[in-house]
Formats: sequence, structure tokens, C-alpha cells
Amino acid sequence: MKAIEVIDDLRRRFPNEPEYIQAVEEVLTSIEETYNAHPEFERYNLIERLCIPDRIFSFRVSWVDDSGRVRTNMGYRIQHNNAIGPYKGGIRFHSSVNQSILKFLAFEQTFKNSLTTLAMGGAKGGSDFSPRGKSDMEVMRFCQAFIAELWRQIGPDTDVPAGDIGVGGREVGYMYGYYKKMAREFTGTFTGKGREFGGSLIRPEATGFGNCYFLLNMLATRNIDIKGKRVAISGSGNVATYTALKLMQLGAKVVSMSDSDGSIYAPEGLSDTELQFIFELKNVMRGRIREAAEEFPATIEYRAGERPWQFAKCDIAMPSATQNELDGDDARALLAQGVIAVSEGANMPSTPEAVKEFLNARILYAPGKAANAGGVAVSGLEMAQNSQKLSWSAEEVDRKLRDIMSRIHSSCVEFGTEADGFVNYVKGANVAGFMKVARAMMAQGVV
Ligand code: NDP
Ligand code: 2IT
Repeated sequence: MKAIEVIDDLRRRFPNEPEYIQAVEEVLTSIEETYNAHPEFERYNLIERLCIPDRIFSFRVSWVDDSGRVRTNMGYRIQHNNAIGPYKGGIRFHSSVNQSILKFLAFEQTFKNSLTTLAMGGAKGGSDFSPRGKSDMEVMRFCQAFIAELWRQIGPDTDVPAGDIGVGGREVGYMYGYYKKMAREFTGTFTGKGREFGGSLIRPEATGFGNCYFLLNMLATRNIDIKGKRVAISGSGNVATYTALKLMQLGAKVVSMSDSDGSIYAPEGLSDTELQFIFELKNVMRGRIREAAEEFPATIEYRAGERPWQFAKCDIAMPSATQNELDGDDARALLAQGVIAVSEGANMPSTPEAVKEFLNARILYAPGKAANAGGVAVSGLEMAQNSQKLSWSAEEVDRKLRDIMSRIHSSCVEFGTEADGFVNYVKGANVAGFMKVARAMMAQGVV
């Protein structure tokens, strides 16, 4: 396989899918050597079968808003690969959602899920519906209309959705409720459910906490203590807020958070009270991050339209909002101020140019598919609990999460250590994730 030829061919076949091509290119260039050391992979054309999703469902979702107007959105579910377990991955509701974005996410999810050591294939779904500014009833009607189309394609051993951008506990609850009504069964078909109906403790915290655990593993390779380190975070949703909480518990200072309108900057680090306000602002009031600066004007400033990377003074960056939110200039600005680590909470937040900068600078750089795998890992633990019809304590789930993150870190070190001892976590994560899926696909023949 020549990575460049496969990528050119995919570009020709899927010309309007830049995010998908970007994600494939990053993986193929780092697994090329390993792939070519196994001529049997090529005989089975493993590469095309791994890059192109097993199937894509796309459908119209019609619903009625509070004023009685009939609205339509697009809905999708990409079932990418189920070689190592049922299709598994989140659902994203955001106005920017399209097939390219969901294909990139489903592709990434396949490798991420493989890294978790649990039995989960890769999938992603979503809609260009934006929950922003919608009433609870509108969100509920939309979720029901979405599931009315999708419910036949999902199931506890077939395909298990969860949350992602714009989809949290509220949306999962509405989708699960309607799924249960249609399927007439109470099974673990969604993860991220409410605690009262099969949700796992620590699932809301898992992605952010897991990213911090991964960061601790990386820092340990260089004997660096997290205490007192200044961390710039982007986003202020599920991943960003729980990342901030764990960092502060660990004694680090969280100096920034953001949303799609702008960033807040707290040069001395957010206080517990300020972070608590942000949790409520985001989950209860469903407000904007600007309001945190309005509430605490003495300690927090607001920068409209800016991302944290160019101005927040920090030692560590944890981008936790969305794809391609940190570009080459941002990476150079972070490196110029001496950043020691970048650990990605979001999926593919750094552009290829930014990734190149981080790798060339030989800082600790963890790609999302390794660093944010704690979310789906605890989803896997939720599936296990649902199958057993038991629930585990918060301590037990947290201990398993720490253990999984450190095993993912070890896999990255095993497959990504270069001749001079530098750990290329991009290569490590891609090769480790790929090999397990590849072996399973080989064993199962051409299907
Ligand atoms: P949320 O919807 O809870 O939060 C998303 C945050 O990112 C919000 O602050 C949002 O701001 C901001 N954001 C979204 N889109 C954009 C954009 N186009 N430009 C700037 N800011 C944006 O989502 P999550 O926290 O769940 O997800 C964040 C990232 O983490 C995503 O990349 C997701 O794929 C990834 N992830 C999530 C996991 C999970 O378990 N939830 C697991 C692994 C990865 P605004 O309110 O203005 O839209
Ligand atoms: O990107 C991700 O890993 C998620 N949104 C979580 C997926 C899941 O199934 O828990």
C-alpha cells in the first residue's frame, strides 16, 4: 500500500469530504510501514475495507417547533467497522454536522475503541439540528423524530450510540425513552444514560477525567509534576468542564475556557466557586461562557471571538471543543511560550500543520483518539454493567478508567517510541489501534 495513492483515490471518490480525508491521511501515513510489513493485509485489501464505512444511514427528520412550524433536519448514522465488537460511538447535534464530519469521527472512533482494550467497533451519528436556543419540548420532539428513523438500526449487540457535541444526559434520555417505546425492550442500547435507568457512575466525568489521567502518564515519562501548572482549556461543555474539575483537584491552575463565541481568561486560575458557576451556567442555565466573566469581573476577563491559544499564558493545552480549532499559528504561539504538553479532549482539534509543529518540537503531544478514549471506555463499562444488570461503585469505575488510560498510554509507548527515545503518541496510537482491528478483520475473511 502506498498511503498517498490510497488517499488520492479516496479524495477522487469522496471529493466533498475534507475532514474525512484529513483523518484518513493522518492514520495511513503513520501505519504505512507496519501495514506493508504484512503482505497478507494487502492481499485482502484491508486498507480500503478499513477506510470506507460498512454502511451509512441518512434520513430526513421532521419535527414541529413551539410556534407550530414544521422543521426539517438531516440525520445520519455511520456504522464504520464492527470487527472487534458492536458498532459504538456518539451522536452529535450541531449546525455544522455533515457526512464528512461524521465519517471522520466514525473512522477515528474505530481506532480509539480498539485502543480501550474493550470489545467495541466504531460508529458515529448525528444531525445538523442545533439544540442551542431550543426549548426542552423542542429538543424532546426532535430526539423522538430522530429515533423514529434510527431505532431499527441500533441495539445492544448491534450499535450502541452515546453523546457528543450537543448531546448530553438530557438528549440521551429522550432518545433512549423513544427507542425503548419502539423496540419494546429495556436494554443497554445507549450509554450515557441517567443513573436511575442503567447509566454508569463516572460516565459524565469520564472523558475529561480520562484525559487528565493520560496527561499524568505522559508527564511521568519526563518526571514533571502537574501541581501548579497552568492549563489552557478550550470549550466549556462536558469534556472541558470535567477536565477542569480534575485538573483543579490535582493542584493545577485552569486559566481558560471557551465557547463558539469567545474565551474567558483567568490569569490566576479559576476558583472552585467560579468552576461551579460554569457547571451551572452550562448545564442548568444553558448560557454563554461570557456570563462567567460578567459574574466574576475582578478575576475573569472575556475575549470575544478569540480562542485561548494565542493569549492565555500556559504550560499545558487541552483543546476540548471541536475539530480543527487549533491551527499552525496557534501551535507556534503555544510553543513560543514554552508549552510542555498538549493533550486532546476533542476529536482532531489540531490541524495537520499544528500536529507537525508539536511533533517537531518533541513536546508531549497526545492525539484525541488516545487522550479522550476514557469517555467511550466508560461507555464500554456501562455496557458491561447493563449486560450484568448490575451497577458498580464510582470508585470501581474510576479505578478501571485510570487503569485503561494507563494501558492506552503503555500501548502508545510500545508502538510509538522512536530511536532516540521520543514517544510519538500519534504513531503509537494509530499503530496499536490498527493492529487489533486488522487481525480481527483478517480472521473474519472478506465480509
Ligand atoms: P459539548 O456539547 O458538551 O461541548 C462542546 C463545547 O465546544 C461547547 O463549549 C461548544 O461551544 C464548543 N464548540 C462546539 N463547536 C464549536 C465550534 N465549531 N467552534 C468553537 N467551539 C465549539 O460537547 P463535548 O464536551 O461532549 O465534546 C467536545 C469535544 O470532545 C468534541 O470534539 C467531541 O467529539 C469530543 N469528545 C466527547 C466525548 C464525550 O464523551 N462527550 C468523548 C470523546 C471526545 P458552544 O456552546 O458555543 O457550541
Ligand atoms: O468521541 C467519543 O469518543 C464520544 N463522543 C463518546 C462515544 C461513546 O460511545 O461513549
